[in-house]
Amino acid sequence: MPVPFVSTDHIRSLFTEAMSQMYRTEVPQYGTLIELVGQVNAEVLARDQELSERLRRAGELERIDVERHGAIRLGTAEELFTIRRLFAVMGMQSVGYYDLSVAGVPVHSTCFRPVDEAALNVNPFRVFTSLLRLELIEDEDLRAEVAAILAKRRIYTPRAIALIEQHEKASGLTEPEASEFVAEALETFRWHGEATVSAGTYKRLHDTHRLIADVVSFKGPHINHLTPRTLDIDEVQRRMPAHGITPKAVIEGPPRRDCNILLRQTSFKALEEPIAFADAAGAASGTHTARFGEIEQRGVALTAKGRALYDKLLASVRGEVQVGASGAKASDYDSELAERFKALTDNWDELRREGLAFFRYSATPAGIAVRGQLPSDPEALIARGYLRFDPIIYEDFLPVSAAGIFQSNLGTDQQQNYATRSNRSAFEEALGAKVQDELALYAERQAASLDLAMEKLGLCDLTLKTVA
Ligand code: OOG
Ligand code: NI
Repeated sequence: MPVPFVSTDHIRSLFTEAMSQMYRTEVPQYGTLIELVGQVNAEVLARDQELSERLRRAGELERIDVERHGAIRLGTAEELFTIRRLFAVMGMQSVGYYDLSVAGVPVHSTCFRPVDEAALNVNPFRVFTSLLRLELIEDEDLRAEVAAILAKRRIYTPRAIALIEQHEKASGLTEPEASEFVAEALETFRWHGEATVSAGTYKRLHDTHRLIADVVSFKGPHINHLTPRTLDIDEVQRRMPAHGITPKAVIEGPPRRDCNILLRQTSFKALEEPIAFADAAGAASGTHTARFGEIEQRGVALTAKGRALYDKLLASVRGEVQVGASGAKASDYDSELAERFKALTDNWDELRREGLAFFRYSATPAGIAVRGQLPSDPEALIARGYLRFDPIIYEDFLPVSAAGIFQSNLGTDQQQNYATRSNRSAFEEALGAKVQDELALYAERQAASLDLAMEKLGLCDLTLKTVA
């Protein structure tokens, strides 16, 4: 008899729930944020029937309440290699390469997430995963010391490793193995108040870069935030202070629009938490700031053409207005952003026809009813209401925004520029796999949706001229 394996989607859902529970007890403000986001989302859905209907059609309505992304920072190539195998147990793969060194953060990163539409709709849990770039530490002695400290730690439990191997060997886990796996994997992401280094070493790491102290001083890569998805980020940002939460000065990403694009994010500052150092004399203590909260609002995925326009407009705003560390010029920034983004159409059909964004096509009941007697031109099908298009949600991250999130939690006084830049091949070598191209994934989903819709309308072998 075949062994009854549970699905990777199920394991991912168990894990997300366990992480959320853990983070709620570790960082109480996270619980407050989840409640606030839930409240605002319910209000938006009640008032915006069109949005609510669109989310329902796309299968997204169910995922909103469970949707989270988190982030971890790893120290070594081996840690990254194993995290890829750990996330694979939950159906998550590495998508996208982000070079943060350009923003003065000595890491490069990827996102682990599910890739196919059905899996995304069950639970799109993503983890922004960064790897420290040791070669960016200039002081040779310190670099050697960091390497030695990291070489000694084991961030995965032996049982977690055994279950990962079991999953690889058998191509699945049974229900009891899955629950055990979730409990064991959780250990890797847990916060440890006891540093593995002395107060003196911590200070030297911290003085070099706060991020280096965070990656190197602890037993494992504690999850540093878990982010719920909101349907109205401006409203949640506005209400945060009344709930005792202070958000950063500006929302990262595109401005507020009717047709939301890509990703908008805002975070609240990292908490100052007590830690104990591993001094021989004992009893040395201090504080560490690493863990924070964030919210996000997601919009349509842009094509290469749309993304190039987004990058250009954003760069022009940032070249014009620099927001100070204390939030000075935040409102100038917001109005400049809104003004310049008028150059990117705020109309779904124009975004589609100009090949700026990705859409999911579907045959309408009216179209299916007259199957076989339809015009062959897809634009005519759309005009007559036989073919529908809905935005494909952006499931990934934005490097400029991610740098802003990092910096708001590391202290803006620490900006540094590194001479060495992007090193994707070194990242992939450490990972033990290629990172997938996010644009190719969206393009595939769009094309597959169109094929299926055409088949349902009895029209095969047609493609939309305007599809990018
Ligand atoms: C990750 C920061 C980036 C996002 O949502 O863009 C990020 C980190 O601080 O480790 O989470
Ligand atoms: Ni984040």
